[in-house]
Amino acid sequence: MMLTISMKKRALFVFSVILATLFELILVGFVNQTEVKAAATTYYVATTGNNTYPGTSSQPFATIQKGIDMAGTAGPGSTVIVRGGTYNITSPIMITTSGTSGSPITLMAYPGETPVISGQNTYPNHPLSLETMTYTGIPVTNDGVTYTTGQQFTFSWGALLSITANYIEIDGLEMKQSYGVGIYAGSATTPRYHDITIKNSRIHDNRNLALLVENVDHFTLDGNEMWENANYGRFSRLSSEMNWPLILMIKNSSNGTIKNSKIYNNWGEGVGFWNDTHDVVLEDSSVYDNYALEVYVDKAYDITIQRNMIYKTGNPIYFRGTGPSMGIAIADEPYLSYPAGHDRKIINNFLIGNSQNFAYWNTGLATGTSLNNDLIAGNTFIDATNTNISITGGANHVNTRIENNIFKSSAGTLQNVDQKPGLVFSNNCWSSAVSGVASNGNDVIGDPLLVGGTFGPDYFKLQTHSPCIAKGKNNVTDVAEDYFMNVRHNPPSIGGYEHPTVLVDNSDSTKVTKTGTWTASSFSPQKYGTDYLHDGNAGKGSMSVTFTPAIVSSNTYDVYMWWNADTNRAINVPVTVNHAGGTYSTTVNQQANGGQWNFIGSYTFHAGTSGNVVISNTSTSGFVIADAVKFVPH
Ligand SMILES: [Ca+2]
Repeated sequence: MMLTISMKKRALFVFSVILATLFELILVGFVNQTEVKAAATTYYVATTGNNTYPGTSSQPFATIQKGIDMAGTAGPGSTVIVRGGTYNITSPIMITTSGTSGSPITLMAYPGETPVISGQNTYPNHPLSLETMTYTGIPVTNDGVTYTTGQQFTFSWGALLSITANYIEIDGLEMKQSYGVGIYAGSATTPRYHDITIKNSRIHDNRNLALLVENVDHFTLDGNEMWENANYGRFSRLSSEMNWPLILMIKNSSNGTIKNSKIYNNWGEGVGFWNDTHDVVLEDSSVYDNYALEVYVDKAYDITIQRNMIYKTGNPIYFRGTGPSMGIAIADEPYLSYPAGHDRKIINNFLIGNSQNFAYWNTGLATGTSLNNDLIAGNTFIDATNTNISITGGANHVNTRIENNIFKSSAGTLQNVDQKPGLVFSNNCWSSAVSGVASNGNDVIGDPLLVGGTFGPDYFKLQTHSPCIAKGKNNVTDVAEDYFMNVRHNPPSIGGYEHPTVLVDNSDSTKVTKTGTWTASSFSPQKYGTDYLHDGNAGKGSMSVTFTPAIVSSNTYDVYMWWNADTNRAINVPVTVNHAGGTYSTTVNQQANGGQWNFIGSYTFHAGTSGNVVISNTSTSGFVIADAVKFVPH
């Protein structure tokens, strides 16, 4: 299947290269004019304007292109402010004049208003930019039109807005009903462009992809929303899968950030990092119900995907064939001579309901590709319909860590991982036991106990009694925070959410100090963690163990102690809580209530390590146990 898809993509790509070159030639006529630079100026555009006006607030221009041309003439720092209303265009709006560092050329919505740029489902349609696909399959009716085998779909590679300039900012536009692309930043040919920002824009109902960034360095895409794009593809999905574009496509570009964005209900691949794209981050965004795939990394490196929600709502309209599409996928497809990708970081994401929440595959078409220095950590992967994590094909992997993730499935397959070297799985939580490369002695097996409820980020939080709390591997240098940007504890919770409970086990030598000779034992089945300390029923009055939590935020905490009980234990073990308000002393009976969290009291602790809990053996008779202490914030 992937061979077929790859070849189709290649055809599209080559065509777009040719096309962009043609556009460059067309552009020459626009930019080859003598211009006298003036001081930076703000121009206004309104549907009630006139291009013979001066472009002031009271006498605005009528077309956005006029405003842009005048801003380009006025020079860096100039701004075009567009009033609300619909601007029907018949040819692309082109930004070809650069700003400078600190003085960009800005095209923005008038505050509180929404300018809508529409191609009316007809433009741009330059004959050189048109492409035709032929439908094959059973008759399909959509929007009142029935399509049968042989029906042709035509779409354009032209864009409503084309940016071939540096230091450009776009803010607050709505782009819809393009016959081709929504916004095209950069081009398929040299020179490269840089410093392009597109924010708060809504791109929807376009026939081709929503936003293409190509050969651009230093870009920011912030707060954009894209839906119902690539809609020529919606007819093809039911049978022949003849083609689809991406929705947000980053190609041959670097040093970019995509954030606070929403990409959903589209007829292609949600977000794609392609062809030597590097040092790009996708964060704090929602990507869901995209027909072909949600997030795809193909021959790209130093890519970070963090704090995103990537999921399916179950809406069958956007199913690919009979089910949902993949979530995050990595595959170096074999066409074009870009090197294989590496150093991809997938951290603190929440995924649910994709066919495969994470998938790496390689059909052997591109030899030598593999997972390579990649990190998949601190994610929560829930209920994939097919396979929760799938890693198949490719060469031997290299130095790739898959750790501190939750993999929970109530149906389908939990994991399908090739038994190859180079993958290190550790401290993952699996809803049922796994074997082979994927398993590790520090795994948690069982229900992670998510909060659940109404779907949203809070759905993925852990209940107070989750077995995933404090069971992760300490990887704070890679994953210092969680989805919500809470600071990670050491050891951290497994999954994308750091539970605020601070847990100190006797095994944590950085937080536990001993006075006297304590013995570690793993004998009791009621132990917490791998072992516990006991005093050997000796040295009475001279021995103690101090548990010191690293408190991240000052708060009131419920303090709990865990011990393992037996008839040879002491019944009056002294416990001292040193908290922000003073000292509390009590005793506990370790012949009872073993193997559970026992409440000691509620106290305030300041951030840092000023508080602690001390267990001593003063005036005791019988063994004293020091196993684990936890602090649960109110
Ligand atoms: Ca313990």
